[in-house]
Amino acid sequence: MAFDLDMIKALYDQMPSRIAKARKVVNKPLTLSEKILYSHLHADQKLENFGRGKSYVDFAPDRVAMQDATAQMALLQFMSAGRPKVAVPSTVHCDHLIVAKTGAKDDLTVANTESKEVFDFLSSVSNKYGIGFWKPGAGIIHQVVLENYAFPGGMMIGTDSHTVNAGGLGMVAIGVGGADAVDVMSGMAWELKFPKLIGVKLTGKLSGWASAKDVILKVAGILTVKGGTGAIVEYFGEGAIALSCTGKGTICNMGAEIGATTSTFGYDASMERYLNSTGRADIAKLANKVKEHLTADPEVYANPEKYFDQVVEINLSELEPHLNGPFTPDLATPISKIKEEAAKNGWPTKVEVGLIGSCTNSSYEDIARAASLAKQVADKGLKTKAEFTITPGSEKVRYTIERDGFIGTFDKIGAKVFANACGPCIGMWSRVGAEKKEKNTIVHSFNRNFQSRNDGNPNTYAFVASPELVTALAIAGDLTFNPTTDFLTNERGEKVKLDPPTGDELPTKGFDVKDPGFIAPAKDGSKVQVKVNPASDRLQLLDPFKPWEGKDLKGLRLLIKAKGKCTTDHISMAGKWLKYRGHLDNISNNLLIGATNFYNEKINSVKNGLTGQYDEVPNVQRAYKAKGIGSIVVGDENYGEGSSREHAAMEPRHLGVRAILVKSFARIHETNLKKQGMLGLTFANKEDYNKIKEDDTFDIVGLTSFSPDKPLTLVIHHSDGSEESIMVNHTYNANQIEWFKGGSALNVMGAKFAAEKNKPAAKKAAPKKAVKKPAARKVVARKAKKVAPKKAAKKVVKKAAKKKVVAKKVAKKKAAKKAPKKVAKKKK
Ligand code: MIC
Ligand code: SF4
Repeated sequence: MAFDLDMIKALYDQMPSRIAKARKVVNKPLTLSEKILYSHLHADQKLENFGRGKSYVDFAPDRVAMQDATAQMALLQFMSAGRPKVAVPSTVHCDHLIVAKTGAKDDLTVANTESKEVFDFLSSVSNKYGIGFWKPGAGIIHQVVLENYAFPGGMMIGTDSHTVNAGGLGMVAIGVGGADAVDVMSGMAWELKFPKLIGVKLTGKLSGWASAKDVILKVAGILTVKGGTGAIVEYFGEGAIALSCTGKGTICNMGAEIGATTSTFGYDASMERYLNSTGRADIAKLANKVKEHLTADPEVYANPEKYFDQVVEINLSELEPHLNGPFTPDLATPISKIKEEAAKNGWPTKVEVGLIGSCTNSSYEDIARAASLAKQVADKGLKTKAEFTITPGSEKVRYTIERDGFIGTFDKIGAKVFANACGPCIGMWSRVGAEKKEKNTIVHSFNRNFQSRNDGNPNTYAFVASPELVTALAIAGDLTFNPTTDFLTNERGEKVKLDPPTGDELPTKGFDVKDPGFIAPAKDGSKVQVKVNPASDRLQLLDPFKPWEGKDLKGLRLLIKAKGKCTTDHISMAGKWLKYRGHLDNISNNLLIGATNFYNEKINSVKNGLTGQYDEVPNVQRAYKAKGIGSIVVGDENYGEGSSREHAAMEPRHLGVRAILVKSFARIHETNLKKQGMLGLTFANKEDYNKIKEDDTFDIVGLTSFSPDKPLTLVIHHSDGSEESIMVNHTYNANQIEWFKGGSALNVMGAKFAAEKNKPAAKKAAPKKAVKKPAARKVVARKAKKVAPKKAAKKVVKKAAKKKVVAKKVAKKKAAKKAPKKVAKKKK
């Protein structure tokens, strides 16, 4: 039986009337995306015709999913919020912390030992607060969500950018930072700028070598890595209906690579088949009853230009297999052009490793089609030239493909089957020889191929393709092999051609699994102890960030002016650093170590403005912090592209960076900065990026009257004594400005909960005392008690000082409101 069926039923019961009301207000036929958004408005949100790309709207998502690498920070924050239990169904999935080395069994044993402390922490927090726990080896979050929790017409958020995968089952599923998850798990509204809508009409039908992956590789080529920013991509048309549900998932998954808020498809027979096959016929039955509400109104798909902000059309019958890369997922090359592009660009053409699987492409269908090619190796007397690896998306898929003989087939071509986890996709790949940093090529069916991402080697050219094409290229060992036209020479010297891949969409014998790896939480978790060792280098309870000091920021240094692509992988690397995701101070030692310094074109080498010496980025920032000097980070377009990891926002905040000033932001990262009380600013005139010099110092002016839609001013003091002022924009609304003033969204939330909790007592007690127990500080106090005596003494003093600040901050609204007025008066 499906999880949370009552919740789904309650939503479906209300959907028709909610949609009818929305249609009346919007006054035109509705897209699927609008139907889902409007039927998930938070109870306190007034229904109106929201401006796409303009209005901030409060939503009430149905559920939350978190993966281990981001859940640590999310749950540390949730603990600080002081709620007894999560307000909506939530799950944790252990998938990012397993290093792929020798094979599933051994790798899992190693991970369970090395990361025991973190897994124990996550399982005990889950148990305490009513969160479903998927243990290491159970599978990758998005595949497990698709198999168990996603449902048509639902809305969810997840602390991973590829949460969008659930769009394959007709959801609006959105990747967020941990602080956003805390809002929803705490029962608060979740705010999102009402997205723009991009319609993608799919005509024709896939055949031969083309697959669902090629649809999104093509879309990425058209829209680029920032083309979907702030938009939901809604797929429709006969081509969409003909795709399998998991194929739809692949397309939605990689929508993260075009910056889209999410992607989705209308409910259809493929989804019904998938629900039935994954043991959720009960959901399919319910969905069938509200079918017309789980897709757009017919007028929309008949005349998409009238209802979407942008429409893209792709004819699947003409779609070629694509290879995207290297170093960016939107550099799309159709297979017929790869020879000439590789020669032109000097890409190494020998394929060293082919890797299939990941959350993006590890469905039964993907594996079956790839296996149909692997089978031809023996049948046609071939020998596989490259290494080959598989990371199944879930234990359910792994168990079933083993039962159906596919693992055996892959074994015969020398494949290594890694654990059901992220593995090489996120740099958790102990690749032999990577440390030599040799120029080489790999092909994979994952979604991201940023420099250094898979094996830590900046000279690995990673190309993204469908699992079928990856398998063919691994067999050929040649990036320029076009299986649709080219021949291979077999062991007997004969010329042979690979037959196009084939495979069942779903297992004819049904899915099976022995131990899916799920652990349900305790009914009453109040007695459960959460395990955090104060001496740990992996976990650290959080101290609240300091609130804004109430005045403009003066004398800031330049930490780095980053050149070109600066993704979250550049800001807060993964791979070996994943280890510290629960320890803010330790992980801060990777701050921006992947970014290129504009002035010397070097990675992790910036000038310390105090000494004139070049040093590693975290060292320089710690030197500024030690002297109480703030700094700014300057960046290029689409800064913070990629992951949802809020560490990329928390690290600079923790180390004393005051503002991130860029040409443009990726959506999740911009929100993460705001949530953590950081200033995220954009150049009003992008050319002003060129005005920033290495030895400049800066003032950010206008903060005392910080308000929505009102730009701030950056005063640049050049080292020759000259000075210039430039305008910098922001997208903060009134609520988000409060986060900045309060030090973080969490501080503001904690104060609110504390005030609520103390309301009845407030009459009796003096107001100051009434607000003296923000939940955030309870955790801090507990932590102080646990540390070694000497340290503890010091810490308690520190904390006491901090408490004063927090206490002041709790009355933040008054203070924050008064401060600007005072200054404003003075100015006059
Ligand atoms: C990724 O694919 O980059 C990750 C690793 O899954 C991230 C999450 C993280 O950094 O922990 C994501 O996509 O959000
Ligand atoms: Fe894991 Fe890779 Fe998927 Fe991210 S994209 S969730 S790292 S498999």
